[in-house]
Amino acid sequence: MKRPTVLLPSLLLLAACGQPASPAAGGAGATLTPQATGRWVSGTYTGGAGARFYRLWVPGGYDGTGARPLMVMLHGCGQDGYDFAAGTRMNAQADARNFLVLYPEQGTAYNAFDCWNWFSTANQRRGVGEPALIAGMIGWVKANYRVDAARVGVAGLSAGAAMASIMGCTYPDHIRRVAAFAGVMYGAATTATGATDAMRSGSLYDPNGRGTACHGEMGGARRVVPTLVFHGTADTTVNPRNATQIVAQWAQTNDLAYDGADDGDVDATADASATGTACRSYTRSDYRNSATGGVVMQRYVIDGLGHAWSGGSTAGSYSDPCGPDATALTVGFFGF
Ligand SMILES: [Ca+2]
Ligand SMILES: [Ca+2]
Repeated sequence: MKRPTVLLPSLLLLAACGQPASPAAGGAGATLTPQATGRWVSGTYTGGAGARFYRLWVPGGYDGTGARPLMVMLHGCGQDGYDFAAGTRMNAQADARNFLVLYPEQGTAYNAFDCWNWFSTANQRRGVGEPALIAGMIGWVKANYRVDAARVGVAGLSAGAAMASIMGCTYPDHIRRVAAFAGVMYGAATTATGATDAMRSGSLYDPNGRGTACHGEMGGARRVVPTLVFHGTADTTVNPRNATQIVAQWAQTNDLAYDGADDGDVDATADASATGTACRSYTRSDYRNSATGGVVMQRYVIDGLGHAWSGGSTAGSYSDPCGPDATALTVGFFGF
């Protein structure tokens, strides 16, 4: 069945596509995580920038005695938190490693296709719009659960990946790691038409300029934000060229954020590459800070993967079981 694009819709086929058979976790026949030990907490968060529904996965091992990492998962168009959890199996990782998972939900009241409105300049700045709302939601979790503030990361798919980079640029004080799957760089578009163009051909904006703009948006909260990038070579919804732009944008941002100087200690030339096979063949590239040696960006190019989460579950939409396990790799990259 043809599904709408996750980044920005071109079709109207979103109704109930890929919904799990049962949203209940841990119950008989639950499709999310058969061995789930955690529980869902859900509700509506309301802050200065508006209100959105959220779902929070509290792992079975959480008892409030120690601060735990927080994974923020931003779904693509036509998805919701349950669907995204099912397709990524992130909650199973959360139960195994004892971290919280927050799934902010967009909702059709704010975008007819449930897409985060990443292509609007009103949502590319700190303190306003959807970034402020998501940041407020993270703050709510921090206020109500014991969260290790140094281990908060945001991962997104497609439109959620676009928003993940925006969160890294606008709230690096909250967000310490970014993972972008089948997405676009910060500020890849400033209009809906531009979004379609970026998806089809790559952004017309210069990634270096966008990297500088991202760093500017960080303001006094500036810091290096390690970023993981995934893209399939057979993604016909979001041109894989966008992944190259994401790496280049974050290279420039992190070059500036590291020492304030645009001197190339972080750049978009891979320092090491390796190939492997995990159902699909892939190439992994590491981008290191030449001053510290630390990996600042890591990129996976996955052969033959379409517009989907790699190594996921068909219990959710836009997920391909074949390919390296993007969920486990994200958890590892984030250090959870
Ligand atoms: Ca530098
Ligand atoms: Ca530079």
